[in-house]
Amino acid sequence: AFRAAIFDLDGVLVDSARLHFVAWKQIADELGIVFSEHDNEALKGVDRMGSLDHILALGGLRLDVAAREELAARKNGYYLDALATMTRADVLPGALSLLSRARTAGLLLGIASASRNATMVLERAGLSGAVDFVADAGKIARSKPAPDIFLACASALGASPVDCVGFEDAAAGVSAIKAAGMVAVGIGASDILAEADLVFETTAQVDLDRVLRLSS
Ligand code: B16
Ligand code: MG
Repeated sequence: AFRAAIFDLDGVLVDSARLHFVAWKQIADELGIVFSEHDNEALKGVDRMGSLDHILALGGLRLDVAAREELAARKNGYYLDALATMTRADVLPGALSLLSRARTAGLLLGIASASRNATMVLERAGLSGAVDFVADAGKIARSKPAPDIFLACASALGASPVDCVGFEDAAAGVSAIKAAGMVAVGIGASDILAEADLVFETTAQVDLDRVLRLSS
């Protein structure tokens, strides 16, 4: 049986993509770069600097490290302002019940989010008490699709990777779970998340019994 379930945050448990979009849109406007909600799709699961580089590339802008760091910090300021408006209503449908069913099934619960603000997002969403461990993205050297953050979570929970199941909405996240040697559950479109062992369209549709049967 599985010992632990490790969850991505944005797109799996909480709808924070909307707030990231508003903050990046403000930066793009300030730079005179056209940036749409459609463009924002490519940033899901991508870390902060990687997201900025993507937007700069859209505008054909080349900036040095210091200028990029200033923009990333400015975006985070806007994001933190927006985060103040987040409430339990931003928890994705089915997320709370998935966490409580997993806990009832005896699993330890971890969070492996690329967001350096994960702890605050969980607090705003009222989910802090629902999980056992939150990985600190700021202490992880290689971001997804590298397995590092999922491995750090498993190790903190005292679970061997083969005894873990990971949940992700981003293709790079599913790759990270598989690279960690874990069972991967994708949340979203099965063509995009083809590497996952099992895919559900939404968090609300996750059939935990089917997931638990994938344990080796
Ligand atoms: P921050 P996840 C990711 O969260 C978001 O999907 C992505 O859009 C964001 O850029 C990234 O976190 C970093 O966030 O700027 O707060 O460190 O899907 O990995 O939970
Ligand atoms: Mg995600």
